[in-house]
Amino acid sequence: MLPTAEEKLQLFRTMLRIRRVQERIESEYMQDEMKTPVHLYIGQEAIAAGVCACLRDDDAVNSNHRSHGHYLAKGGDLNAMMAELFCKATGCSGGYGGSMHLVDVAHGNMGTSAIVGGGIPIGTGQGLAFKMRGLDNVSVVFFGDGAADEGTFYESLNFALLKQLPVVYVMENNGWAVCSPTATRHSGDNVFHAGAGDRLFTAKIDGNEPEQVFAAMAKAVARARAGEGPSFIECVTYRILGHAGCLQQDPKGYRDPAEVEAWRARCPVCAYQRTLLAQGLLSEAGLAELEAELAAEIDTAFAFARQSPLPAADALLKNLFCE
Ligand SMILES: Cc1ncc(C[n+]2csc(CCOP(=O)(O)OP(=O)(O)O)c2C)c(N)n1
Repeated sequence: MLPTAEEKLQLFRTMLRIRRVQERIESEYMQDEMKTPVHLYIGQEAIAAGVCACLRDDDAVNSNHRSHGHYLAKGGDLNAMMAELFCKATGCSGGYGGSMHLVDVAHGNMGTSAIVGGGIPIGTGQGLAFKMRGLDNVSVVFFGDGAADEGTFYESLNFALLKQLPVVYVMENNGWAVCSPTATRHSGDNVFHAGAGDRLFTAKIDGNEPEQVFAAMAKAVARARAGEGPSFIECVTYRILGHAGCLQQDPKGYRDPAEVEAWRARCPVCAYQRTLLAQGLLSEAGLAELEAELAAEIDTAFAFARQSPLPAADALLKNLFCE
């Protein structure tokens, strides 16, 4: 299924918004006001945008440490996200979590896990809950190629297949897990085992192409809503910046600069911008307006985060469970 003209513009808007937010975080990170590690999503925007464009507010997303794009694409509030990165009481997790714990249940951002592979069984359980309640909601799990090395991935897929759960597993294969390239960790070029291929809808797509992501996701979501079981979508992409923190903090030498440059040249945001301009769906004036609107929104969110109070000292013991 291809996106309509309106959906294409929305895809682009979501991608550009994620990119501009990431860039601002990157440029301000060295000021050390954001007391949280950050895992930036630059280069992977088409995946969050394409996937979440096919979801409703009451569908669930479980995500990982690289979650800013997922949270924003699923409707998360930017002010609350930035306040969370500044660890303020107005943050989406009350300032307790930081960048790796973005939660916004009203829009289906059910949580993120810094435990690699940790969100996969949680999202699978969410799918089980939807099915047991007789709902047509879908549970989506975003994870990286590194998480696909974990046993939780195979256990969850097996269980989801067994119970025919409405779960879509979205693997963002960005080629690297910290400093280890995929080729040194995976025995084949597709992590998914052919054995379950006949029972699972699988797609291996170009994760830098938002319309490919949208099309694969639309199919997977339709299957899940119709009770036809889980799907696995492998989105091939690239992490342009370092694993964590800002560019200056990325250790040198583990990646070939030519590899990074080749992927920079395939920037999904720039490419989609060119496509929409060429198709006449976007005008230079419309683009300038959008850029101005996003810059103002981001200024507001950073100001909100800076001006917000830190959590009160007595909040330290709130939410603690002890018997
Ligand atoms: C269970 C566990 N093992 C190791 C780590 C340390 N760690 C944090 S992120 C990461 C790599 C994750 O790679 P991937 O899932 O491909 O996601 P990416 O960072 O590439 O987006 C590792 C090994 C962790 N947080 N949890």
